[in-house]
Amino acid sequence: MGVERAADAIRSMEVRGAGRIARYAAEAMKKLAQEYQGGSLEELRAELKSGGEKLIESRPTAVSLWNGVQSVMRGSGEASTLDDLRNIVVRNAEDFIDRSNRATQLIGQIGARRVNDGDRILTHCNSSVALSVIRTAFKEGKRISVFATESRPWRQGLITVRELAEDGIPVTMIVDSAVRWIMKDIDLVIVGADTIASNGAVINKIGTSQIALVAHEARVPFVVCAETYKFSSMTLSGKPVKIEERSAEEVAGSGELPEGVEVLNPVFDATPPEYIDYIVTEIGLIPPCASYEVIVRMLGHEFLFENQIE
Ligand code: RI2
Repeated sequence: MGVERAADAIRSMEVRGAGRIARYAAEAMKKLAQEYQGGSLEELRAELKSGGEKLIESRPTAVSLWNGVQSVMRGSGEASTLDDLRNIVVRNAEDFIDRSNRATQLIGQIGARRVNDGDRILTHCNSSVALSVIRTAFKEGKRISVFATESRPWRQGLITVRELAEDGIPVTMIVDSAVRWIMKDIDLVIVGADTIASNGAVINKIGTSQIALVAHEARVPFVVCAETYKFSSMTLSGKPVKIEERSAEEVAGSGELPEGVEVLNPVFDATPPEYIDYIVTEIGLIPPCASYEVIVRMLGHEFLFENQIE
Protein backbone atom coordinates (compact mmCIF):
# COMPACT_ATOMS: atom_id res chain seq x y z
CA MET A 1 0.00 0.00 0.00
CA GLY A 2 1.55 3.28 -1.14
CA VAL A 3 1.34 6.57 0.71
CA GLU A 4 -1.32 7.88 -1.67
CA ARG A 5 -3.48 4.82 -1.00
CA ALA A 6 -2.94 5.24 2.74
CA ALA A 7 -3.93 8.92 2.56
CA ASP A 8 -7.09 7.97 0.62
CA ALA A 9 -7.99 5.32 3.22
CA ILE A 10 -7.63 7.88 6.01
CA ARG A 11 -9.51 10.62 4.09
CA SER A 12 -12.44 8.27 3.32
CA MET A 13 -12.44 7.08 6.99
CA GLU A 14 -11.88 3.49 5.86
CA VAL A 15 -9.18 3.83 8.52
CA ARG A 16 -10.30 6.11 11.37
CA GLY A 17 -9.56 7.02 14.97
CA ALA A 18 -6.88 9.57 15.83
CA GLY A 19 -4.44 7.00 17.19
CA ARG A 20 -5.07 4.43 14.46
CA ILE A 21 -4.56 6.89 11.60
CA ALA A 22 -1.27 8.04 13.12
CA ARG A 23 0.02 4.44 13.32
CA TYR A 24 -1.27 3.77 9.79
CA ALA A 25 0.57 6.83 8.46
CA ALA A 26 3.79 5.80 10.23
CA GLU A 27 3.51 2.33 8.65
CA ALA A 28 2.99 3.90 5.22
CA MET A 29 6.10 6.10 5.62
CA LYS A 30 8.10 3.07 6.76
CA LYS A 31 7.01 1.09 3.67
CA LEU A 32 7.86 4.02 1.41
CA ALA A 33 11.43 4.04 2.78
CA GLN A 34 11.80 0.27 2.66
CA GLU A 35 10.45 -0.12 -0.88
CA TYR A 36 12.22 2.87 -2.47
CA GLN A 37 14.03 1.53 -5.53
CA GLY A 38 15.97 4.64 -6.57
CA GLY A 39 19.56 5.37 -5.71
CA SER A 40 19.32 8.97 -4.59
CA LEU A 41 19.34 10.20 -0.99
CA GLU A 42 17.76 13.51 -2.02
CA GLU A 43 15.07 11.80 -4.10
CA LEU A 44 13.99 9.60 -1.17
CA ARG A 45 14.07 12.64 1.13
CA ALA A 46 11.79 14.48 -1.30
CA GLU A 47 9.42 11.50 -1.61
CA LEU A 48 9.17 11.18 2.17
CA LYS A 49 8.45 14.92 2.50
CA SER A 50 5.68 14.92 -0.11
CA GLY A 51 4.29 11.63 1.20
CA GLY A 52 4.17 13.01 4.72
CA GLU A 53 2.37 16.12 3.52
CA LYS A 54 -0.26 14.01 1.69
CA LEU A 55 -0.88 11.95 4.83
CA ILE A 56 -1.17 15.05 7.06
CA GLU A 57 -3.63 16.69 4.64
CA SER A 58 -5.91 13.63 4.64
CA ARG A 59 -7.54 14.48 8.03
CA PRO A 60 -6.67 18.07 9.04
CA THR A 61 -7.98 18.08 12.64
CA ALA A 62 -6.24 15.19 14.38
CA VAL A 63 -2.75 16.44 15.31
CA SER A 64 -1.83 12.80 15.97
CA LEU A 65 -1.29 12.49 12.22
CA TRP A 66 1.06 15.50 12.14
CA ASN A 67 2.92 14.37 15.26
CA GLY A 68 3.20 10.85 13.88
CA VAL A 69 4.75 12.03 10.61
CA GLN A 70 7.10 14.41 12.49
CA SER A 71 8.12 11.55 14.77
CA VAL A 72 8.96 9.33 11.78
CA MET A 73 11.02 12.10 10.15
CA ARG A 74 12.82 13.25 13.32
CA GLY A 75 16.60 13.32 12.82
CA SER A 76 16.32 12.46 9.10
CA GLY A 77 18.01 15.75 8.20
CA GLU A 78 21.29 14.36 9.53
CA ALA A 79 21.27 11.31 7.22
CA SER A 80 24.32 11.43 4.96
CA THR A 81 23.59 8.28 2.93
CA LEU A 82 20.51 6.61 1.46
CA ASP A 83 20.79 3.71 3.90
CA ASP A 84 21.13 6.12 6.83
CA LEU A 85 17.88 7.84 5.84
CA ARG A 86 16.08 4.54 5.25
CA ASN A 87 17.19 3.16 8.61
CA ILE A 88 16.25 6.34 10.51
CA VAL A 89 12.73 6.39 9.03
CA VAL A 90 12.12 2.65 9.54
CA ARG A 91 13.41 2.78 13.15
CA ASN A 92 11.39 5.91 13.99
CA ALA A 93 8.20 4.47 12.48
CA GLU A 94 8.52 1.20 14.39
CA ASP A 95 9.30 3.12 17.58
CA PHE A 96 6.28 5.40 17.15
CA ILE A 97 3.92 2.47 16.55
CA ASP A 98 5.28 0.56 19.55
CA ARG A 99 5.03 3.64 21.82
CA SER A 100 1.51 4.32 20.57
CA ASN A 101 0.32 0.79 21.34
CA ARG A 102 2.04 0.86 24.73
CA ALA A 103 0.44 4.23 25.49
CA THR A 104 -3.02 2.76 24.88
CA GLN A 105 -2.31 0.07 27.49
CA LEU A 106 -0.83 2.52 30.02
CA ILE A 107 -3.77 4.91 29.67
CA GLY A 108 -6.08 1.96 30.32
CA GLN A 109 -4.24 1.10 33.54
CA ILE A 110 -4.01 4.68 34.82
CA GLY A 111 -7.56 5.64 33.90
CA ALA A 112 -9.08 2.45 35.34
CA ARG A 113 -7.85 3.45 38.81
CA ARG A 114 -10.44 6.23 38.77
CA VAL A 115 -13.31 3.91 37.79
CA ASN A 116 -15.34 2.65 40.74
CA ASP A 117 -17.15 -0.67 41.08
CA GLY A 118 -20.70 -0.18 39.82
CA ASP A 119 -19.96 2.94 37.76
CA ARG A 120 -22.30 3.73 34.89
CA ILE A 121 -20.06 5.25 32.22
CA LEU A 122 -21.05 7.39 29.25
CA THR A 123 -18.76 7.45 26.23
CA HIS A 124 -18.98 9.20 22.86
CA CYS A 125 -17.94 8.09 19.38
CA ASN A 126 -15.34 5.29 19.28
CA SER A 127 -12.11 6.00 21.11
CA SER A 128 -9.60 3.17 21.49
CA VAL A 129 -8.04 4.77 24.57
CA ALA A 130 -11.38 5.52 26.24
CA LEU A 131 -12.33 1.88 25.64
CA SER A 132 -8.94 0.79 26.98
CA VAL A 133 -9.87 2.37 30.34
CA ILE A 134 -13.31 0.75 30.26
CA ARG A 135 -11.93 -2.69 29.34
CA THR A 136 -9.19 -2.52 31.97
CA ALA A 137 -11.66 -1.60 34.73
CA PHE A 138 -13.95 -4.45 33.63
CA LYS A 139 -11.05 -6.96 33.59
CA GLU A 140 -10.17 -5.83 37.12
CA GLY A 141 -13.62 -7.06 38.15
CA LYS A 142 -15.38 -3.71 38.43
CA ARG A 143 -19.08 -4.19 37.67
CA ILE A 144 -19.45 -1.30 35.24
CA SER A 145 -22.04 -0.61 32.57
CA VAL A 146 -21.59 1.65 29.57
CA PHE A 147 -23.88 4.01 27.67
CA ALA A 148 -22.56 4.78 24.18
CA THR A 149 -23.90 7.55 22.00
CA GLU A 150 -24.78 6.72 18.41
CA SER A 151 -22.41 9.54 17.30
CA ARG A 152 -24.09 10.63 14.10
CA PRO A 153 -23.58 11.06 11.24
CA TRP A 154 -20.89 8.34 10.97
CA ARG A 155 -22.48 6.36 13.83
CA GLN A 156 -19.13 5.27 15.34
CA GLY A 157 -21.19 4.34 18.40
CA LEU A 158 -22.14 1.15 16.55
CA ILE A 159 -18.45 0.17 16.56
CA THR A 160 -18.23 0.90 20.29
CA VAL A 161 -21.28 -1.17 21.21
CA ARG A 162 -20.09 -4.06 19.05
CA GLU A 163 -16.61 -4.00 20.62
CA LEU A 164 -17.91 -3.79 24.21
CA ALA A 165 -20.58 -6.44 23.63
CA GLU A 166 -17.85 -8.77 22.33
CA ASP A 167 -15.94 -8.14 25.58
CA GLY A 168 -19.04 -9.04 27.58
CA ILE A 169 -19.35 -5.49 28.94
CA PRO A 170 -22.98 -4.38 29.50
CA VAL A 171 -23.56 -1.59 26.99
CA THR A 172 -26.55 0.44 25.88
CA MET A 173 -26.66 2.70 22.84
CA ILE A 174 -28.46 6.06 23.10
CA VAL A 175 -29.22 8.67 20.49
CA ASP A 176 -26.96 11.73 20.67
CA SER A 177 -29.75 14.03 21.80
CA ALA A 178 -30.45 11.85 24.86
CA VAL A 179 -27.22 12.77 26.69
CA ARG A 180 -28.88 15.29 29.04
CA TRP A 181 -31.80 12.86 29.63
CA ILE A 182 -29.39 10.04 30.67
CA MET A 183 -26.86 12.18 32.58
CA LYS A 184 -28.76 11.89 35.91
CA ASP A 185 -27.98 8.14 35.81
CA ILE A 186 -24.29 8.51 34.85
CA ASP A 187 -21.35 8.34 37.30
CA LEU A 188 -18.49 9.13 34.88
CA VAL A 189 -18.01 10.35 31.31
CA ILE A 190 -14.94 9.05 29.42
CA VAL A 191 -14.09 10.26 25.90
CA GLY A 192 -11.07 10.34 23.59
CA ALA A 193 -9.40 13.24 21.79
CA ASP A 194 -8.13 14.16 18.36
CA THR A 195 -6.15 17.20 19.41
CA ILE A 196 -5.42 18.91 22.72
CA ALA A 197 -4.48 22.59 22.52
CA SER A 198 -1.85 24.31 24.64
CA ASN A 199 -4.60 25.96 26.75
CA GLY A 200 -6.10 22.55 27.59
CA ALA A 201 -9.06 22.74 25.20
CA VAL A 202 -9.91 19.32 23.73
CA ILE A 203 -10.90 18.80 20.11
CA ASN A 204 -12.92 15.63 19.71
CA LYS A 205 -15.89 14.20 17.84
CA ILE A 206 -18.74 16.67 17.31
CA GLY A 207 -21.08 16.62 20.29
CA THR A 208 -18.31 16.18 22.86
CA SER A 209 -18.55 19.79 24.04
CA GLN A 210 -22.28 19.56 24.77
CA ILE A 211 -21.74 16.31 26.67
CA ALA A 212 -19.10 18.13 28.74
CA LEU A 213 -21.50 21.01 29.36
CA VAL A 214 -24.26 18.64 30.47
CA ALA A 215 -21.85 16.68 32.70
CA HIS A 216 -20.66 19.95 34.27
CA GLU A 217 -24.28 20.95 35.00
CA ALA A 218 -24.94 17.53 36.58
CA ARG A 219 -21.61 17.51 38.50
CA VAL A 220 -20.57 14.29 36.70
CA PRO A 221 -16.78 13.91 36.25
CA PHE A 222 -15.77 14.44 32.59
CA VAL A 223 -12.55 12.60 31.66
CA VAL A 224 -10.51 12.81 28.45
CA CYS A 225 -8.09 10.03 27.46
CA ALA A 226 -5.25 10.96 25.09
CA GLU A 227 -1.76 9.87 24.21
CA THR A 228 0.84 12.66 24.35
CA TYR A 229 1.07 12.73 20.55
CA LYS A 230 -2.44 14.22 20.54
CA PHE A 231 -1.13 17.41 22.14
CA SER A 232 -0.58 20.17 19.60
CA SER A 233 2.63 22.17 19.48
CA MET A 234 1.12 24.19 16.66
CA THR A 235 -1.45 25.71 19.04
CA LEU A 236 1.44 26.77 21.30
CA SER A 237 2.80 28.84 18.43
CA GLY A 238 -0.62 30.39 17.88
CA LYS A 239 -2.00 28.27 15.03
CA PRO A 240 -5.74 27.49 15.35
CA VAL A 241 -7.00 23.89 14.95
CA LYS A 242 -8.86 23.37 11.66
CA ILE A 243 -12.25 21.73 12.30
CA GLU A 244 -12.88 19.28 9.46
CA GLU A 245 -16.25 19.60 7.70
CA ARG A 246 -17.35 16.60 5.68
CA SER A 247 -19.87 16.08 2.89
CA ALA A 248 -23.62 16.64 3.09
CA GLU A 249 -24.10 13.07 1.82
CA GLU A 250 -22.86 11.78 5.17
CA VAL A 251 -25.84 13.51 6.83
CA ALA A 252 -28.67 13.26 4.32
CA GLY A 253 -29.04 10.83 1.43
CA SER A 254 -29.58 12.24 -2.07
CA GLY A 255 -33.15 13.36 -2.59
CA GLU A 256 -33.86 13.65 1.16
CA LEU A 257 -33.57 17.42 1.21
CA PRO A 258 -35.38 20.02 -0.90
CA GLU A 259 -33.39 21.67 -3.67
CA GLY A 260 -31.12 24.45 -2.34
CA VAL A 261 -31.07 23.27 1.29
CA GLU A 262 -27.50 23.36 2.62
CA VAL A 263 -26.03 20.94 5.19
CA LEU A 264 -23.36 21.84 7.76
CA ASN A 265 -21.38 18.75 8.79
CA PRO A 266 -18.55 19.72 11.16
CA VAL A 267 -17.16 16.45 12.57
CA PHE A 268 -15.25 17.84 15.57
CA ASP A 269 -15.80 20.48 18.23
CA ALA A 270 -13.77 22.10 21.02
CA THR A 271 -14.40 21.53 24.71
CA PRO A 272 -13.04 24.31 26.95
CA PRO A 273 -10.66 23.20 29.75
CA GLU A 274 -13.04 24.37 32.49
CA TYR A 275 -15.44 21.53 31.61
CA ILE A 276 -12.72 18.85 31.79
CA ASP A 277 -11.89 17.25 35.16
CA TYR A 278 -8.66 15.62 34.02
CA ILE A 279 -6.82 14.15 31.05
CA VAL A 280 -5.40 10.62 31.26
CA THR A 281 -2.15 10.31 29.31
CA GLU A 282 0.52 7.61 29.22
CA ILE A 283 2.78 9.92 31.29
CA GLY A 284 0.12 10.37 33.95
CA LEU A 285 -3.20 11.89 34.87
CA ILE A 286 -3.02 15.65 34.35
CA PRO A 287 -5.24 18.74 34.66
CA PRO A 288 -5.98 20.47 31.34
CA CYS A 289 -3.84 23.44 32.46
CA ALA A 290 -0.75 21.14 32.32
CA SER A 291 -1.08 20.77 28.54
CA TYR A 292 1.71 23.31 27.96
CA GLU A 293 4.11 21.16 30.02
CA VAL A 294 3.16 18.01 28.08
CA ILE A 295 3.79 19.77 24.76
CA VAL A 296 7.18 21.16 25.77
CA ARG A 297 8.26 17.92 27.46
CA MET A 298 7.15 15.85 24.46
CA LEU A 299 8.74 18.03 21.81
CA GLY A 300 11.26 20.23 23.55
CA HIS A 301 11.35 23.97 22.97
CA GLU A 302 13.99 23.76 20.23
CA PHE A 303 11.78 21.44 18.15
CA LEU A 304 8.79 23.68 18.75
CA PHE A 305 10.24 26.86 17.42
CA GLU A 306 12.44 25.52 14.65
CA ASN A 307 9.35 23.91 13.14
CA GLN A 308 6.59 26.36 13.93
CA ILE A 309 7.60 29.96 13.61
CA GLU A 310 8.02 30.94 9.97
P1 RI2 B 1 -8.71 7.19 19.51
C1 RI2 B 1 -12.14 9.83 16.46
O1 RI2 B 1 -12.37 10.59 15.31
C2 RI2 B 1 -13.07 10.28 17.57
O2 RI2 B 1 -13.19 11.70 17.62
C3 RI2 B 1 -12.30 9.74 18.76
O3 RI2 B 1 -12.73 10.26 20.00
C4 RI2 B 1 -10.90 10.21 18.40
O4 RI2 B 1 -10.80 9.99 16.99
C5 RI2 B 1 -9.80 9.51 19.14
O5 RI2 B 1 -9.83 8.14 18.83
P2 RI2 B 1 -12.84 9.85 13.89
O6 RI2 B 1 -11.58 9.26 13.33
O7 RI2 B 1 -7.35 7.69 19.05
O8 RI2 B 1 -13.89 8.82 14.23
O9 RI2 B 1 -8.86 7.31 21.01
O10 RI2 B 1 -13.37 10.99 13.07
O11 RI2 B 1 -9.07 5.80 19.00
